Amino acid sequence: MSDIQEKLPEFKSGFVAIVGAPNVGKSTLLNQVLGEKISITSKKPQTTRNRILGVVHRPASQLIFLDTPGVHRAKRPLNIRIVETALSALGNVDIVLVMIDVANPDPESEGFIVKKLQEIKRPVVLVLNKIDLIKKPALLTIMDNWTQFHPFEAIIPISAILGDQIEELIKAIEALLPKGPAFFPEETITDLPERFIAAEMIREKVFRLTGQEIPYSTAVTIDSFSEKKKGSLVKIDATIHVERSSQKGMVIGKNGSMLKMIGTEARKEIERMVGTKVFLKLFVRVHKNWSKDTKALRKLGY
Ligand SMILES: Nc1nc2c(ncn2[C@@H]2O[C@H](COP(=O)(O)OP(=O)(O)OP(=O)(O)O)[C@@H](O)[C@H]2O)c(=O)[nH]1
Ligand SMILES: [Mg+2]
Repeated sequence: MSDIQEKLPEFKSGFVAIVGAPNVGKSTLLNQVLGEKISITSKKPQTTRNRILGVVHRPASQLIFLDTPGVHRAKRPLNIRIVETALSALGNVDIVLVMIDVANPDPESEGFIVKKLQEIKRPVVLVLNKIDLIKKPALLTIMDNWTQFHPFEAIIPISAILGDQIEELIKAIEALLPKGPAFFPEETITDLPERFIAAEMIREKVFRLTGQEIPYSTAVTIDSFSEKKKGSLVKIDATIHVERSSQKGMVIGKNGSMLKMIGTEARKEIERMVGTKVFLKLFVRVHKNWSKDTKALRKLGY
């Protein structure tokens, strides 16, 4: 136990799941509370596919956030899998944050989530995100409507992207956390290996730079990731898996231009994370219909 905890018998800690429909800003919130980017984000829905853990260290508490994939009506095996991942996070947490996008209601997914909340019986905080996009009277109407759906412990309007009202949200969570010791050491902000985050950063660039169905047909694996040695660069080989050869062509682009752009953008982000120069080599491979094949899903990390 660290010094600070011995001095503070009131130390609190616990797990906090962030759930919501796709694209509401869950991953943006995680990065904002951490002050560091570990979870990828994009304008397109269904960006996050795994449970992303981030630890916030406060003087008298430790908040362990779980960012989750967006809950939606799923048909493809990949989507069924990622919705399961989101919902399974709910069972093992102390507090649930349900996030909605006030500028873009999604009644179907929201209705489904509210129904789930009644089953899991955990304290729930409603987080109304993207308040920068609407006017105050509209926000008040939304708040009013939501109070009837569930006995929320608190309702906090925020702007995850601007960082507005984040301290209020953290305080509301702290008030609900159980007493307990820190689960992670001070310097730890995630349990995810760097190679996983690197693969995610590459996938983010595919989400942001390619169109049509490409992002939804893409998975990224790291083939090799050289050890960090002082003064040397990190060498990474990664494969972008797509489902059809026509998609391979689009990811590579004219004279390799798309792949080059994906590589350059991803490399910059990975360099920021590892703190040294990175040499990133990307391969594109057709893995026929992987998103519909449960065995392939497991192999690709889902
Ligand atoms: N205007 C505005 N945009 C936001 C805010 N928070 C997030 N966004 C944007 O909303 C989009 C989706 O954000 P994400 O954080 O990827 O959303 P998500 O809920 O994690 O999405 P999935 O992983 O697909 O479920 C991105 O373009 C963000 O920049 C906000 O407070 N205001
Ligand atoms: Mg996300």
